[in-house]
Amino acid sequence: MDVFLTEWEIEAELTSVPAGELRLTTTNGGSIGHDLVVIKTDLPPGELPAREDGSVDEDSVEVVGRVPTVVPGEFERATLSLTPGPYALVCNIVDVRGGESRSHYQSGMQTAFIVFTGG
Ligand SMILES: [Cu+2]
Repeated sequence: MDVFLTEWEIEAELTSVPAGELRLTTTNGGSIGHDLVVIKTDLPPGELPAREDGSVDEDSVEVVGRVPTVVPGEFERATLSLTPGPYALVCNIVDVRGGESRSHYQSGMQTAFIVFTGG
């Protein structure tokens, strides 16, 4: 499944996939680095537990896997084994510049994703 990452959006090719192995390819169409964290959760993707810096508290959610940070104009890949249920896809990078921090998650880089029971 292709996932397109930009400031400040995650655009997944599909909103649902069958359970099992999923090969993820993230392409960075933005101008700064982005990653992709796959979280199994019943919560809406915008309401995950957050840390003080605005990033998702990965210790308080079920992180199933991730695609490493991809630099602008490049792509990264990861293959995950997914069980049925609702998921959130988030970019969990926080940029710190000149004392100001910006959470990509809080800026909108999150989307819902469903894994359904395969045939
Ligand atoms: Cu990002």
